[in-house]
Amino acid sequence: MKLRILMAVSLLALVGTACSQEQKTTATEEATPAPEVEVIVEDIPSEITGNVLALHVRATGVEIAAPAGNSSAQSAHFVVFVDREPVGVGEPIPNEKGVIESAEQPIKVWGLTEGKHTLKVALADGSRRRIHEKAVASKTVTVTGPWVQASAPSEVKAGEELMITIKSSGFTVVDPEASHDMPAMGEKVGHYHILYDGAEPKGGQSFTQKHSNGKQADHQDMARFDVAAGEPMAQESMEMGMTAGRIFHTSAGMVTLTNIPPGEHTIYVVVGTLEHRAFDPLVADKLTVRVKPA
Ligand SMILES: [Cu+2]
Repeated sequence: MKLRILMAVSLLALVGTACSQEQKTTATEEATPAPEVEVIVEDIPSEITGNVLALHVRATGVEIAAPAGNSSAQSAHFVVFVDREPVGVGEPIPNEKGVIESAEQPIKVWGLTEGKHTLKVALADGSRRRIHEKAVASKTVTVTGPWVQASAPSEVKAGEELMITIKSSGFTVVDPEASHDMPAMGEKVGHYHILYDGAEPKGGQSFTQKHSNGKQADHQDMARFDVAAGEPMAQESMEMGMTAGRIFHTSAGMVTLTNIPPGEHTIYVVVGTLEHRAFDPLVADKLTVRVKPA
């Protein structure tokens, strides 16, 4: 009998301890407010040469994940608004130039023109709508160039041509064919390299494609254009098979790509020297194009 009472007492004591611990935990949770969601952009140089900026961004109070279609505010990804105000909270993120969505680090800002730029970093949810109104960080940078900027429609139908317009400044654009007879001129002259579904370019990288026997590829592998010096650049058409990793060398300010298969495609436009080496620091722009089935 005595033992039973003792056991009952100790059980009660145990229950009592468990209860008080539970209460304590609840009290602590109530006392701590929900973590504040904040976006922090690491310091960047006030001035950059070339025209590609790498932003190192982190967030507190929210998990960073690639957009997966859900609208939970528990996870988010970054949205960089270049020289424009962020859209309002709840509004969809526009698929436009000057708007970069990323869950990866660093976030590359491509195709900046010469001059001062303001970058505002906000958060969006998995359904690609802006969330957390107060979580915005802003930085400014001055681009000294050289620079290149490419523009193209963000969406075309399969079978339609994709016209890319290229503008640049800070170097002389020279035809890749003509450049064979020219002395080395470093980064004072160059031409455009169009990277179709290739890897992200790096400053100083070579765009010379080599054959499997180790010999350097000749210009049959390069797009040919006849653009007379001083003439405005005419639209050129490239009737070539679009295979991933293909590189086109051109001095044309307007380039038409044809026969792009349906799906999402990444096109980099990179300025390189006469020797087909990317300017370093990088002078490049990035395009994302969606080709819808016809
Ligand atoms: Cu080249």
